[in-house]
Amino acid sequence: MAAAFAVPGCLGNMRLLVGPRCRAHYWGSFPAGALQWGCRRSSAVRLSSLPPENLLSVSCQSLLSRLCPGLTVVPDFVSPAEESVLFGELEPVLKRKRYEGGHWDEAIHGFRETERLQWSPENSAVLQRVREKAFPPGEEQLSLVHVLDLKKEGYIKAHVDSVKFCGSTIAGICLLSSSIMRLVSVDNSEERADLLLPRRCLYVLSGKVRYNFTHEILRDEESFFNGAHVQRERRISVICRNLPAS
Ligand SMILES: O=C(O)CCC(=O)C(=O)O
Repeated sequence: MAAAFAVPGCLGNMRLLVGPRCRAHYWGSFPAGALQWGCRRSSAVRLSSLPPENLLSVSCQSLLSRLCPGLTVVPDFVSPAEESVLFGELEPVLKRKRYEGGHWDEAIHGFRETERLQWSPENSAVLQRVREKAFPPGEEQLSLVHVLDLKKEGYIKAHVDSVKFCGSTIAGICLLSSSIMRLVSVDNSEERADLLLPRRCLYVLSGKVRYNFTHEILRDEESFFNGAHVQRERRISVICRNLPAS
């Protein structure tokens, strides 16, 4: 299994949209090594050639220490065979639903979702690995696993998950497609980080990253990492969360 890297990060199920996304906010350029927002499409990112620390691109270097240690990405957390078994269990359930245009709070577009309690033994083993990696032993977790299916055109707007329904950590496996998760400080929209989530990775957002940064999944047209287009396909995320502290 690939090694995890810990960096800066966010989370959850019930969503609180912090503010409307404004494309204009994302245009401009940043110092070398940082993100180039809104740049033109160039060659696709070759994910296999990227070391894990290259999965994060920040608008200012000081963000790195603020995001750490709340952000973890484990590339290749699930194997292609495991991805296929997860998909095999989820697809019949998802297929019965229609993609919806907007969520009740309009945070998500082009999605269908389900929550699942019972899993096949193989998939339960994968989820157990997620739980062991993301949560300290004994931490109270939501037993329902959230499954979110974004169609190719689908995307998730910037939001912070409701503290009423979700605890300090979100752990998600990304299936079928790579994507860009953007994290933006709730106090200063100039502080932004783009996280490249390779297909089959696990990401974990916890603590300050979950509370102090919005998170979003970019649509295909905006899905650039350091100037290279990261093609967004249909994407399924399988997300475990802990309970809010009572
Ligand atoms: O699909 C993902 O990985 C993130 C989902 C998300 O932002 C949410 O459910 O609040």
